[in-house]
Amino acid sequence: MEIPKHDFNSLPLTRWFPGHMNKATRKINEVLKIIDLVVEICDARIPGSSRNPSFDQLFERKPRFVVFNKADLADPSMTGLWKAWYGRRGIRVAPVSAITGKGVAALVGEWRAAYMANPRQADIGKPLSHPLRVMISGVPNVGKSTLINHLAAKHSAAVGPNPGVTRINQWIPLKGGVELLDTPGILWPTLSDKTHELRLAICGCIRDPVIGNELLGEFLWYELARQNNPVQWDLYGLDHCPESCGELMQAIATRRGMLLQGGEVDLERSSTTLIRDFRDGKLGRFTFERPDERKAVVAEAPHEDAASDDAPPDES
Ligand SMILES: Nc1nc2c(ncn2[C@@H]2O[C@H](COP(=O)(O)OP(=O)(O)OP(=O)(O)O)[C@@H](O)[C@H]2O)c(=O)[nH]1
Ligand SMILES: [Mg+2]
Repeated sequence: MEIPKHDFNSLPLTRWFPGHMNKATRKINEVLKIIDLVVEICDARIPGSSRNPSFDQLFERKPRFVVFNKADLADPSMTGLWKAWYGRRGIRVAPVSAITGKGVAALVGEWRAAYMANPRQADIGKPLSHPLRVMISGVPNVGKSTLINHLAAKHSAAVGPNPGVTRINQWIPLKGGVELLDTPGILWPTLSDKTHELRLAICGCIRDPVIGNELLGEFLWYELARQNNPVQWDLYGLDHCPESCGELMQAIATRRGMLLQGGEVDLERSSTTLIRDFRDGKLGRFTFERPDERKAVVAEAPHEDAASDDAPPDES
């Protein structure tokens, strides 16, 4: 079934950039001189849209490492494509799940290796004589604090399902000579297009009320309907992909008792249900962006030193 093209980009951008993010950026800048390695946490479902393009300038003098968190919710074959794509550009990427713990144990070793491959002048050729200071950065709600808690094996940093939980920088020591700096999630003042903004919102990086659940629900239906991977539509009693958002909302409302008086669909509640089920992974594992679409969604990568391949990469 061919879903007719929807032009979400004709909708106005929201330009959500809370004031605390400016302050957070200043605080990050102040502490940067003592940081050995910057780790950028992204959401594996949107590996392009969840990279903050302003980080390229902010961290231009630092060794960097990218983590794709929430890999438990992403399509594993797409995660492989993205990892290979970044790898060809000299950027080390580790897919992990801070919730299940998959991939997390190897991280500290990989971070050490990334630093030793690009140490500060005084450390060249020597074993590290000071704790490795690692800044954990990224857009809001990608799981920075959850990952830190997993690595520290205790609840040291506040976490929560909405963006904007961490408001100040916080140092958390790990065993074995590593110190992690938890930082507030930061966005950038001007997002490139509405699709980009909606993808960030659907993955929880922008607060739901900023966009509105009905629009988010419609966007999510559209993104899921275009997926090659099977979607668990049977959760709502459907044996096929709904051809319109209206058909999907009708099915959710009927199944979950969300019809208003007169049989009308309670769009707000059925949209909220769809969004929550998606975020809980009940509809399946999805990645909304391919590396070959990257021009639309990815800021130019740091340390760009490899081939310029415009063809979709293979999954090696
Ligand atoms: N499924 C899944 N959920 C995760 C994972 N990591 C974090 N979460 C959830 O994502 C939400 C946000 O986690 P946080 O650790 O608070 O995210 P953050 O990046 O520190 O957010 P801010 O401090 O607001 O910038 C929480 O509900 C976590 O339970 C993961 O790997 N998989
Ligand atoms: Mg946090």
